[in-house]
Amino acid sequence: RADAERILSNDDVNQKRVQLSVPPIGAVLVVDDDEAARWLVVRALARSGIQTFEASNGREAVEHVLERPELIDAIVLDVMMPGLTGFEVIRHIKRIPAAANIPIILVTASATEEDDIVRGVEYGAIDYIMKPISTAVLTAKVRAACERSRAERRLRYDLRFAELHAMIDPLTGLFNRRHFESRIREASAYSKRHDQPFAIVMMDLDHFKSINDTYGHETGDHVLTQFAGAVRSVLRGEDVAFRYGGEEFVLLLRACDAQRAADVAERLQKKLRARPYVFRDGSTRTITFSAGIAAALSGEGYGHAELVSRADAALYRAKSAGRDRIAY
Ligand code: GH3
Ligand code: MG
Ligand code: MG
Ligand code: MG
Repeated sequence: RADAERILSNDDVNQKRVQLSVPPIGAVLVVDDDEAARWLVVRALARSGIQTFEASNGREAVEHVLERPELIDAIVLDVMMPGLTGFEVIRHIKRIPAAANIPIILVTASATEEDDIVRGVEYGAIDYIMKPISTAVLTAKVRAACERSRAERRLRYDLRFAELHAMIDPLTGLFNRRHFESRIREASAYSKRHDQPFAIVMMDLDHFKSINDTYGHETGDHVLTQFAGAVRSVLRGEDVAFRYGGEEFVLLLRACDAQRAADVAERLQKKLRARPYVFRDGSTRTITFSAGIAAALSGEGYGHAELVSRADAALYRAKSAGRDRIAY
């Protein structure tokens, strides 16, 4: 052990140098009741640029995984341990949703016990290493497991990112119409179940075409983003705004009746009046909109399509009545 420590202290120096320039290629939990065996694994992994955590029994291992599942890329797990065996540890880990996909490499004590390997694989281990451990085989397998783990994590991240992108309008940063369709379904079901009203406000900018015609499409775009900012500023936490179409927007207001929905729309009108849009030629214009409101009463469970068409009809009435107004 003293020799091992002398060697290790040299390695540590090298290791530190490596770690300064290169981030670890993975983080691995090493579980073994035998300190010397754990030591060997930890040292071999550290040498190949892998960060390690240690647990000396099954309980510790499970606790470690429970605390920080997202920090572990792979687990090297001794089968034969007092207390929880390696198999039991696998069973526990597989029940932790955030950890169920962490690749587990079993360390089996004897080459003869095929049963152990079979059982371990059945429990969900992806690979195994036999004692006495070959450090070359160990590091090769652990590196592969870490790579796989990280690739999976990247993929999950990319998917979530893509999902988010699919619901956001790139110009205004508001949710898009597609997301509105799914949120209004949810709101409709929720309002029915919890006996709570909700309302939608359909808004269409007035004479927007003339802005495009006078100042160009880019300025039109900028007016839309400014409008979206004003919309955001008048919403409560549980209210959501969507860009429904070109210059049409819709608000989804939880726990809200038609009267309070009109209050929100009026707040937006005031905001726009207080801050007219300044064009690049110095002229200003108050951006106005027409709005149609439709509310689903408590427990009524309005069909979402019906609600949208009622709001649309109200919006049409607001337009025909002269624009810059709110209709029910
Ligand atoms: P109304 O008061 O009747 O609503 O008049 P309007 O001019 O706003 O209505 P109309 O529907 O005739 O025109 C809407 C215009 O909005 C037409 C279209 O060119 C413009 N538009 C739609 N989407 C965008 C966009 O993303 N950017 C810009 N700059 N213009 C857009
Ligand atoms: Mg053991
Ligand atoms: Mg329009
Ligand atoms: Mg319009």
